[in-house]
Formats: sequence, C-alpha cells, structure tokens
Amino acid sequence: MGSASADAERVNLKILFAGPPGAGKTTAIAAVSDIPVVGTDVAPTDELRFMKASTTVAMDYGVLQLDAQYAIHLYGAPGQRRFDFMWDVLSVGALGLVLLLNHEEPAPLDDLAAYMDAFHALLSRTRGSMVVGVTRLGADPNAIDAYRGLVTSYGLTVPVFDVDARRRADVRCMLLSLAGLIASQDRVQMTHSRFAPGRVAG
Ligand SMILES: Nc1nc2c(ncn2[C@@H]2O[C@H](COP(=O)(O)OP(=O)(O)OP(=O)(O)O)[C@@H](O)[C@H]2O)c(=O)[nH]1
Ligand SMILES: [Mg+2]
Repeated sequence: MGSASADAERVNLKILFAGPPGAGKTTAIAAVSDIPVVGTDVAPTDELRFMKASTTVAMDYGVLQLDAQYAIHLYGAPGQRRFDFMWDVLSVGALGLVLLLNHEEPAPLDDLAAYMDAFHALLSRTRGSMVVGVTRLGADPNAIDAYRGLVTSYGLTVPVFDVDARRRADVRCMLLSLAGLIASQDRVQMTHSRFAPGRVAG
C-alpha cells in the first residue's frame, strides 16, 4: 500500500516530439512507451504516400514510466505543415522538445532550422530544453557535426544524437538526457512540484 506522502511526490513530465514527416516520431514513441500508443495515423493521400504507409494527422501519445516516481508523457506532433495548427496545441504544458530529423531527406539542416523556428515559443519558454535526434545518419562519423554546429549557432548547447527511432534504448537515452537538461541549470527542480504539469491520481 503506497503512503500518501509517496503518492504526493509522483511527478509527470510532458515532452513533445516534433520534426518533419517520416523522421520517426511515431516510431520513437511506440518504441519507448510502456503503454499501447494512442495514435492518429492514417494513409497519406498526397505525395507522402510514395514515401510512407501512414502519417500522423493529430497526435501520438505514450508514457515512459521511469520509476515509481517519474513518468514521462510522450506527445508526438504531426510532421506535415498542413497540420501545424496542432503544434501550438500540443506545446501547451510541454517542458521539453525532442526534435527528430531524417538525414536522408534532401535538406535536413534546413528542416532543423525550420522546426527550431516553428517551436521557438516552446524553446524560449523552456529556456532551450531540447534534444535533437538524427535518424538514418549512415556511416559517416562526422555527419552529425553539421547538426551540432547549427544548433550551437542558435545559442543552444544541447545534445544531438545519432539515433535509430526503432530502438527503445536510443529513444530512452534521448529522453533521459532531456530530463537531465530540464533539471539542470535550475530550469525546474526535479523534486519540486513545478516539475509536474499535473499529478498522477493517488
Ligand atoms: N531506418 C530507419 N527507419 C525508421 C527510423 N524511424 C522510423 N523509421 C521508419 O520510417 C517510417 C516513418 O516513421 P514514422 O515514425 O511514421 O514517422 P513520423 O515522424 O511519425 O512521420 P509523420 O507522422 O508523417 O510526421 C516508418 O516506416 C518507420 O519504420 C529509423 O530511425 N531508421
Ligand atoms: Mg507520426
């Protein structure tokens, strides 16, 4: 039986996954979630149908339960610009951003810049609480440097990861890093109620 004080310390952290279509947002949330993911994927009707079998039209939702105390609530945004009205909706209450990019896209650095601009309000509010994950990076050990350089040029010192969004360990590593970033620099106190946008019902 859990005590009232233990229940009171449970905290929930909302994290938003964003990035272009096909970057791996839905895949990453499914890979790491401890619950069946709530999704809104449908078959694409536009040119995207040549690239992938389904696309998110509203949101994904999953949960990573780190331990008895901390739960990370994972929200995935639609990548397609025509659904960008969801980006602000999903940003509400988010304490951090996982920005995913597909290195095999024609201009992934432009994508990085565009999505950092699009989520500027969230980044500004959270004082740059972001990690970047680059999927399909290939074998070039230096390929990730350009992403790091661009992020740095925005005045942010945040981790940039070479990830396979299908691998739970990769996604979990990004999320733990982001949680650490949020907790550092006194952005929020992990042990303080400000860390939690809401509490798990006891
Ligand atoms: N090789 C490789 N394939 C991946 C990776 N991540 C996702 N995929 C594949 O890429 C396709 C698209 O992935 P999704 O997770 O649906 O992409 P998304 O970012 O949610 O895309 P939208 O919802 O359209 O914005 C799927 O077939 C995945 O299996 C990865 O890290 N490596
Ligand atoms: Mg998706």
